[in-house]
Amino acid sequence: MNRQSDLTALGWNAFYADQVSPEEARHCVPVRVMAVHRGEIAVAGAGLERTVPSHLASSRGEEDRPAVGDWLLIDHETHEPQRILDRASLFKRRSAGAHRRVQLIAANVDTVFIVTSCDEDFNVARLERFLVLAGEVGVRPVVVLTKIDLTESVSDYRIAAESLQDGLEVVTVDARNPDHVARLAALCAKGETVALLGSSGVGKSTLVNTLRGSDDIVTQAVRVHDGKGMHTTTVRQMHRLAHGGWLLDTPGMREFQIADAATGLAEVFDDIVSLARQCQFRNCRHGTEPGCAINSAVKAGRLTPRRLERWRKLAAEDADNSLTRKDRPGGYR
Ligand SMILES: Nc1nc2c(ncn2[C@@H]2O[C@H](COP(=O)(O)OP(=O)(O)OP(=O)(O)O)[C@@H](O)[C@H]2O)c(=O)[nH]1
Ligand SMILES: [Mg+2]
Ligand SMILES: [Zn+2]
Repeated sequence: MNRQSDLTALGWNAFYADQVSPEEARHCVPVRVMAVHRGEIAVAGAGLERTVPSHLASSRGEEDRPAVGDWLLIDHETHEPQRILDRASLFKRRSAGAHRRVQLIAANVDTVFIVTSCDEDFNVARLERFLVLAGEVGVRPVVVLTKIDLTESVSDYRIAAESLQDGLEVVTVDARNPDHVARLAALCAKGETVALLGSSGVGKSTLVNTLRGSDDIVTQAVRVHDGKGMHTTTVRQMHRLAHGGWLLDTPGMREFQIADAATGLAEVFDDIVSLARQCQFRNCRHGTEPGCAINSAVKAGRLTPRRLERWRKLAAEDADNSLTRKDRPGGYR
């Protein structure tokens, strides 16, 4: 078996290879985390598939725990995990509750399918929130509109989605239809990792099943009276696609708070952020200040008050969450 091509199929590339010292190369082998269970992780490497303990030989902080998609070095004899290689990208969030521990959702994702359905789930503010997150994490976003078989106004949904960001890729599908879903396979090439993001019941698991050509992931019939699914997906796992891509359908990918997302906000709201730089006062709050470029743009009809309001909300949430974090001793990043 060709070991290098094995690793390449798993997503291995120069970004990870360059991190391995000659010393490590003698004692360790790289493996990718396929699934995380309690105390144990399933890993795959060159000619290797097994479970190993999830604790590391040495741990250096809150984010130094294996997440689905991570690349680890494990001892080639004892299979003891040694260290996590630097991540190309990381989805994480703070848990609710007093300790607000960081939950690691998925690592080393290339593309995110932002999934929403052509019905009451479709919500511009939520899409923008996911786009900000994708920009911040540094992954390519693709908006996937599902349940096109249940609406007569697919093009309205498509136009609304496409207007959110220049060049944004939008794909419309009946998630149960293999011919439709084939359009997505091209966006998840060999060795690439795609994560699915979206509310419960929009069809994430259905997409995975159709892409894989099987229905072995549990999907839930939508409750008729309120159209909401019942939070069906509960394991964190990578799914291999026939043509070689990887799909991550994880329970943590439904709702995200925005935190430390200045870059992501600036990408999705580039018009507003560049206007703000032209305000007369540097600390302008875009209220009643004189010389406010944002207010001028609203008055001139170049910026809608609704879009401004959505930006204000996300920016305020970002400021709130980023402040709490800075106050934390030993906070991350
Ligand atoms: N008509 C139609 N039904 C769909 C489509 N996509 C998904 N469904 C149905 O919607 C329901 C929910 O789909 P799931 O794939 O379980 O949703 P999910 O996003 O994985 O939900 P969670 O795991 O709870 O986050 C299932 O009954 C699917 O059959 C679609 O494009 N058209
Ligand atoms: Mg699901
Ligand atoms: Zn201003």
